[in-house]
Amino acid sequence: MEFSKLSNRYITKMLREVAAAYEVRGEDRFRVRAYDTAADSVEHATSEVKDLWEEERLEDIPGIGASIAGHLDEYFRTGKVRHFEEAKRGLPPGMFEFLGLEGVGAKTAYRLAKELNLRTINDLKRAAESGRIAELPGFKEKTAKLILKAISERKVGEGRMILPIAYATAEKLIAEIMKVSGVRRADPLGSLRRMVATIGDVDIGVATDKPKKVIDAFTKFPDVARVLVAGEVKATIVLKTGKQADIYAFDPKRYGSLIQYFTGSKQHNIHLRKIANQKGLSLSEHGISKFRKEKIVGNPLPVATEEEFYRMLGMDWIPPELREDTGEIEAAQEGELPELVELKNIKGDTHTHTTNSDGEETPEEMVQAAIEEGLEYYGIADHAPSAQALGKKGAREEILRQKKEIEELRKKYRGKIEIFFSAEVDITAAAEVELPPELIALYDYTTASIHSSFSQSKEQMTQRLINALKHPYVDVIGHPTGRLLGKREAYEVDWDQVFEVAAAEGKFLEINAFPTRLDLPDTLVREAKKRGIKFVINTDAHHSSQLDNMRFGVAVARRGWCGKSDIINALSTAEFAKALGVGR
Ligand code: DGT
Ligand code: CA
Ligand code: CA
Ligand code: ZN
Repeated sequence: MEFSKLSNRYITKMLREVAAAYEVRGEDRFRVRAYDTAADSVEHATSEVKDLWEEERLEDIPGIGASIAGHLDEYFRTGKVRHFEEAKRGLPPGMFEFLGLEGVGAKTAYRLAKELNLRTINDLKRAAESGRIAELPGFKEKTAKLILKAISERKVGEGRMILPIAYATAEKLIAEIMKVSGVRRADPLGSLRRMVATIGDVDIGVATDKPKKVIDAFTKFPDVARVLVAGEVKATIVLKTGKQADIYAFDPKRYGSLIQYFTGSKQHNIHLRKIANQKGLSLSEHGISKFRKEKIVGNPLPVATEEEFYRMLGMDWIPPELREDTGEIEAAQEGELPELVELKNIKGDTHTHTTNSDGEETPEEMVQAAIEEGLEYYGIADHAPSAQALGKKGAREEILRQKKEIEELRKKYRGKIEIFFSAEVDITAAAEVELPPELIALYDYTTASIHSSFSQSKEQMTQRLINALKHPYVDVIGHPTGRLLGKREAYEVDWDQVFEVAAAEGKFLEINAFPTRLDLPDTLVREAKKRGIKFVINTDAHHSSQLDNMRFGVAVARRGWCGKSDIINALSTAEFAKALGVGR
């Protein structure tokens, strides 16, 4: 799951688990109900419970009495609750995974986990498919079918959107909005404008002389399933995809303060508000007001651009990707914001696939698409043939065949694009790089990635990455955390150790721009950058249409505070080749 351990969603889940544990243990039903009610009210609360705790107002939340408030206090102070752990002790952990599924109550979840020894949703799915669930006393074939349905719906409907999907949704809505008369401009706001890897809801700001007209048109767009709220200048709708979108339509004179406010993040805005208050100013989406003796004086002064807005607070304009209150405000006050890498700085895409492994198009088709993208160089990096499957001799022959094919393309397209012959090699469960060194040496450069045995211990995973980094012919670690957004969590790694070795060995980490990866994640990019590690941003394209995803990888680098000089595929062809020791 993606959400933070301090979020309302996480706390909701925690309270539901206690309710389920009590129910399975046959506890008094009022106790069960108390926890379910508390979970409901946290789930629908409009404020963060963590914020209320800080203000000592936990008991203001309806449905949270003294006893649960006490437990939550312990949670926020210490990160755990002894009483909750006791309630869950001895119960199979798998049951708590199944609780969110439609139609699966506490007792069913318990029986599935216990009697079939299931731990994960995937286990559950396999058991349903293989008929093992239908064989349980009291369960039928129909139960298994309903469980499968619940699993598939949960994947689609629940949770956050991945960035490129949300982006495409917003672009489509914006194209419609631009057709409404009187609209000057429209922009994605919120987490979308900050380019966060996953998006809760789409936010769009519109500059217009006729806000109400935009709101009316918006609520009637073909993709709209339901209108939740529609006012004079704001609306919230549910799209046919089940995802929500918010729109804010303001007079162009106030557009700067509007987009600043709704770009967030919330933490960034809270910090700005503190600074404003110290200057006797008050901030809102309508503009900047004077603030005297705790009272707002007069109407808010309209602010047309964000540049003006930040200037009035005594700081430089801050790129949206940095607005997370992690030091960007201090840097803007000192005039020390970094100059961030931009898409136009990227000269090559150096980890892509073709029909030589699991790609969908031939090397030549991919090269032609890369030329159309305007790239100066291009790395074909198919999964290396397996020496285990083909034998060392067979693998060598296949590598040489591919090398010759790429060599010919290189000649054919000389002057249009430079082509590198590269490979993605597996880091095995035994912490070895799969291909023998003399075969890896046939490639121009090599990316090593983990594609199997993700649930090894933290020590083992760390060792796998370290061994790969120390391998003389490995240049880059591909998609380093292995996360698949919405599907699989990152494996556990001691990043301090890995970064230390990467820095010492002068090796590179990939920022993989594939939509469900965005891996290395932005926060780790920033940590690695602090150690002087450099990155390569790759699309990992398996089809020419995926070469466009580069911009999302660039967004990750920007959120990690990277400049052009941190990214090796912003180098010229010759410099890039030199950095990777090509031809050495
Ligand atoms: P998301 O949708 O979960 O991916 O994240 P955001 O950041 O897009 O959050 P969202 O859609 O709830 O609100 C958009 C922005 O509007 C948010 O980043 C900051 C601003 N905002 C919304 N409500 C409040 C609020 O009550 N207080 C403050 N300070 N800012 C707010
Ligand atoms: Ca949002
Ligand atoms: Ca929103
Ligand atoms: Zn891979």
